[in-house]
Amino acid sequence: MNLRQQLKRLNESIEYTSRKNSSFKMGNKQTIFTDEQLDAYQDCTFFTRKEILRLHGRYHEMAPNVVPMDYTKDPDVKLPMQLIINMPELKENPFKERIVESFSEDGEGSLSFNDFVDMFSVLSEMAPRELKAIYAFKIYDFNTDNFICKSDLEKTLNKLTREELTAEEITLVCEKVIEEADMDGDGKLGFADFENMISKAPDFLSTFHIRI
Ligand SMILES: [Ca+2]
Ligand SMILES: [Ca+2]
Repeated sequence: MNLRQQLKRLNESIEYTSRKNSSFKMGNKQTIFTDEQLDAYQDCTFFTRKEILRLHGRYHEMAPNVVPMDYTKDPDVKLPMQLIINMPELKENPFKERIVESFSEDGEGSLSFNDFVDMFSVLSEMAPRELKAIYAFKIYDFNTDNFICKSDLEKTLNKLTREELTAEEITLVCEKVIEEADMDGDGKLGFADFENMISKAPDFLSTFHIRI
């Protein structure tokens, strides 16, 4: 099951009130999305139709000459990472580049509107912890080998503590964290170990709540 399917399944298991908004009418005459598109976004994200329209507005305002108002024909538009990481919601986040990279379907950091919506959906307060953990693991796995090893953890801690700890302190903390969380004893953290770690240290998920 890929992440998008997982997201959909988790979403289906959550009772949400946005159904009530299904008769929502757009305030202006400009058609941005079809009803079917809005339904699909509502089903696959943690956003209501109204929030999707607002997100489109935010995406559009970053590059008004590139992003059309009319999305009914699903235009092939991507915005570069540099624009996205300068949004006030992300600007101060120490993992902003890694977050954007992780949601970039082309892997180069550019985000289509769909990538953009997926990203803020996972970061939203509505997204379950389990889903955030999947992405947090991906984001902390700097060398993308599906494990969090000591060097990944050192980079993560440096960013989380905004480089306030000395190199020795970081090394000590990393060793301790791995020692405590590494349940299968292979010296690095697989996803199950990682879940074990964040259950003891919720700070590891703190940079993954963003309200837009
Ligand atoms: Ca790794
Ligand atoms: Ca392990």
